[in-house]
This record gives sequence, C-alpha cells and structure tokens, in this order.
Amino acid sequence: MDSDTFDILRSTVRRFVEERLIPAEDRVEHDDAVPEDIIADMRNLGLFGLSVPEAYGGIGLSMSEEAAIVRELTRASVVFRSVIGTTVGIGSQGIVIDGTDEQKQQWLPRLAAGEAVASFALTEPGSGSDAASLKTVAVRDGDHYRITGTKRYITNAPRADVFTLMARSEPEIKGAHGVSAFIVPATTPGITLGKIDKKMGQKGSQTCDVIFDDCRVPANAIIGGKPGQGFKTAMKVLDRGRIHIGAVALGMSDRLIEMSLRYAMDRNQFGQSISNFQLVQAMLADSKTEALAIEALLESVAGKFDRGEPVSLEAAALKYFSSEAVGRIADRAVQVHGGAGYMTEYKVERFYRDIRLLRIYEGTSQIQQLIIAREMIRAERQ
Ligand code: COS
Repeated sequence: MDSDTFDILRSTVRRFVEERLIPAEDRVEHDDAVPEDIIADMRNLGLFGLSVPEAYGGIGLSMSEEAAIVRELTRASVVFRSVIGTTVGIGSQGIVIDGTDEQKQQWLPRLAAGEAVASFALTEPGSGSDAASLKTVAVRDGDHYRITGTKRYITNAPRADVFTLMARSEPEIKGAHGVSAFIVPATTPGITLGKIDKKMGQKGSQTCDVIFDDCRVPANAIIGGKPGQGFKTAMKVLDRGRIHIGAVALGMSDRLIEMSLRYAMDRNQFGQSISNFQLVQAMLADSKTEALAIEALLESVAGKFDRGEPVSLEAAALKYFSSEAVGRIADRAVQVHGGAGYMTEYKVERFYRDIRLLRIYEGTSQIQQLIIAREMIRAERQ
C-alpha cells in the first residue's frame, strides 16, 4: 500500500480506537460481548480484510503494515482485536498461503468483507502443544471425507462461518505427515458447538468446543488439494500468527505504559507526585525499555517476513519475548497504581488478566523456546 493511503488508514484506526473502542471497554467487559454496531464499524473500516490480497477483495497489507495497524488497534482492550483476529490471521491464512486459486476465489472475498468469520481448529482435548498428535479423523468416502472429532478452545467458533480444520486423513501415517487441513463451512451437517468457555479474562472474546460428528466434506476442501500437507500449513500459519501476537503485545504495552505514566504523574503521596520518586521511575523506565525492545524486534521480524526470508526462529523469539514482556509491563502497571491497580475501576487489573493469555495461545512460551533452540541446533548441523 502506498504510504499516504497507509497513513490515512492508520490515523483512521487511531481515531476509531479513541472515539469508539476505548469508551466501549467497560460495556464489553460487563456484557461479555462486543456490541454489533462496533463489529459493523470494523467491517466498514475494512479491518477484516487487512491480510487478504487486493486481488481477492482485501486491503493486502504487508506484515509490517499489518503489525502497525494491530498495534494501534490493541491500544484498546485486546478483545476488540479478537473479533477480527481469527479471520485476519490463523483462520484465513491457510487459504492465503497454501490454498488453490479456486479456494481463494470462493472464500477470501467474503472473509475480507467481514461477511464470513473464519476460525482455526487445531487444538483438541488431548492435543495442544503436541499438535501433531491430533486425533480428529477424516475418512475417505469416494470423492468426500467424513470428519469426526472434537476441537477445543476455538476462538470465535460461536460466530464462525468457516473452520480451517486439521484432521488425520492418512490413517497409516503417524504424526505430522498424516494430517490435512480442510475448509469446513460451519453449516455442514454434524457440527455442534459446546457451551461457551468461562475464562480468566478477555471477556467478550468467545471460545468453545466444536464437535464434528461424521461431517461430510468434498475432497477438494483440502487446502491446496494435496492430502498430508495440513500440519505444515498450520505451522506456517502459526509462524505468521506469532508476529501478529508481537504487535498485540506492543499495542497493549503502549496502553499500559500510558496509563501508568498518567497515574504516576497525577497521584500525590508524601506531598508530591509519585512520579518524582525514583523507585516509581524505575518501573516506568523498565516498562518503556521493554516496549522499545518489542518494537525493534517486531519491525525486524516483520521486515524479514516481508522480504520472504525464513522467520520460524525469529517469530518464536518475538512471540516469546513480547508476551513475557507485556506480562511484566502489566504487572508493573498494577504496582504503579497501588491499591487502585487492584480495583476493577482502573482497568489495569483487567488488562493484566487479559494479556496473560498471550503467553499461552498460538504456542506457549515453552513451545517458543523449543522452536528457537531446535532451529539453532538445526542451523549449526548444516
Ligand atoms: N513451517 C513449515 N513447516 C514446518 C514448520 C514451519 N514453521 N514447523 C515444522 N514444519 C514441518 C517440519 O519441517 C516437518 O516436516 P518434514 O518432516 O517434511 O521436514 C513437519 O512439519 C513436522 O515438524 P516437527 O517434526 O518439527 O513437528 P513436531 O511434532 O516435533 O512439533 C512443534 C513441532 C512443537 C513446534 C509444533 O507441534 C507446535 O508448534 N506446537 C504448538 C502448537 C500451537 O501453537 N498450538 C496453539 C494452538 S493453535 S492457536
């Protein structure tokens, strides 16, 4: 996108965050739902189509541009980002990265327009970090497959129109190579949703189980048309998703630091502003330093991704560092606010709970460490 158009998009999102999203945060928390009129505004702004190429009706941002927009968006509660998150990211990117032209034509324009919501169905009751051990089966039946299994903690499943679903289609091949990625419309007979999960935070972002009971889908629903490639597709989607999460961590860090600084400068104790005290300054300085480090790493990894360089190690490092750092930044924000930081009225306690998930979803910190070390060892062996 040319830089003038991009600047307009960025300032529009910034204004939307200030004028519409931040004022609606308490309502979202209270109602445990993002209001429909806000979702409609997000649709009209084109936010569902950020990552879909222009040829398929999206805005077609580069990873660096997407990161900058997501950073703006997540200065408001991360729950708003979740509305578009699976459609922009993990739910659609399998089709964008590995889909056939026909699959792209069929799904991407609707996803980009926000007319259809996509969810990513990988995790199962017995398979989380060890994604290749998934048990959902897709049994060949003529020119169709019959899918049976349960997917767990599926973000946006209650709103989803289509699932990118990983299932074992090659029963004789154990592990990653027996898995295919399927595009499964939510209206397919045999799909039922579990009850909506009750969570520590991120109220308004909905997750639930999705149960597939003998769901019949055509064989051409396999992403890319080739069975056995689904695990790789999922891993590529997650590499990219982890860069996106780095941008979420940065946006929330910006907000938490703003709140901490403002509170420290307004609050008086011992006859003066607490921002005069060096122990408070140390907390502000540590948070700012960590946010700058996330920013630098995000720019470098997103840039590498845009140049087509391999980024598995760097994306894992960014996701690991940024999600841990924003956890520390949120913890300091509570501390700077003192007693007020523990009260729901001031929102930092809510953000503290909301961002705890960043260290878990799209691969735990421990999985990121494992990927980083594996890639290091692999490179040294070559
Ligand atoms: N890009 C492309 N291909 C990849 C890849 C990547 N980032 N990572 C792995 N692969 C390929 C490997 O090259 C291998 O294929 P070949 O044998 O042809 O080389 C295949 O996928 C299997 O990879 P690997 O042997 O590394 O698989 P493991 O079972 O050891 O698992 C981890 C790898 C642990 C990294 C993976 O299971 C993972 O990311 N788990 C976390 C899942 C997750 O993030 N869940 C969150 C919920 S989804 S929001």
